Amino acid sequence: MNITPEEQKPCPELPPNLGPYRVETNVSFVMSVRQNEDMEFGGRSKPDTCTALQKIAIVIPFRNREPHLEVWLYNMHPFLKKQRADYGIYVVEQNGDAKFNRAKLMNVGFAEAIKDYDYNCFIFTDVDIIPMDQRNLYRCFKNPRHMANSLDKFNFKLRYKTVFGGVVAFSKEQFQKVNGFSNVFWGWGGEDDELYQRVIAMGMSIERPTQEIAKAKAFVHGRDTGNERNVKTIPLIRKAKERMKRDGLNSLDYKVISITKHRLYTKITVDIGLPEGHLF
Ligand code: UD2
Ligand code: MN
Repeated sequence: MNITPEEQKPCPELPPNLGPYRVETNVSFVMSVRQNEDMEFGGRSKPDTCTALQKIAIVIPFRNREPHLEVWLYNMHPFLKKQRADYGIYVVEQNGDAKFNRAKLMNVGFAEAIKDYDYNCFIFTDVDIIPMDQRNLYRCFKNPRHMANSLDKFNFKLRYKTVFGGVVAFSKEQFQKVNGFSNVFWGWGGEDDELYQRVIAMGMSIERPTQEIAKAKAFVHGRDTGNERNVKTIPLIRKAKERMKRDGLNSLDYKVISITKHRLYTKITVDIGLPEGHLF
């Protein structure tokens, strides 16, 4: 493909005409495919009139949440295109029915995405959160950034000061600095607070968009089978600083079962093993 002089210009720091966004929930995969036929397979897109400032991999931990993924994709492709992002979507699916491990799936997404393209920014997001304002830039900043601080299901309130779940953005350097997420959080909860401790332990701080700009829709749902609450999180979080040197990207162990480039996303199905002490 020829590069026109226009394409070589860097995109403006702030994309034009951003504002409140209305989340559409009555949608289907077919509708999304139809509206995104310009995309490269694997859920990749970049602005065609300028060169984006960042290369962004969006990582979604996943198992058995097709209805949420359907809505997420329908809304997020136009959203990201409007922000003139150079991006790719990675849906990392845990194979089997062992306890879910959200954090380890995020690490797998990072490790696999960097094999695909020269990504320098990573957005780690739940499949069930969709921003309601295009000014909430899905990008990386000077500090690791928390972007799920103003969810409709919590009346757009910050739940507690150090909350770091839902959606976070890390530059490649920031994520490597904290050695990624911990791999040892099986089941629901705690892995986000542990990541926060890693950030602080490395002398960084977190930032957030304002409560107004961060407004987002988060689906209300029950606890998934296989993602029962993890009761062993407190000692793990307390020892985050000491464990982070050996538990994370540098100890990540998994087997890719398949990588499929769909029109709207790359699906990576992965065997991430079983919790230590798991009894058959
Ligand atoms: C909160 C956090 C979330 C995470 C979780 C505890 C916010 C806004 N969210 O979300 O980031 O820290 O608590 O682990 O603070 N998933 C599947 N299939 C499953 C289970 C989970 O796909 O069977 C994925 C999916 O992307 C989901 C995410 O994991 O959105 C988090 O799980 P959740 O939605 O059940 O947790 P929730 O809403 O309490
Ligand atoms: Mn959720």
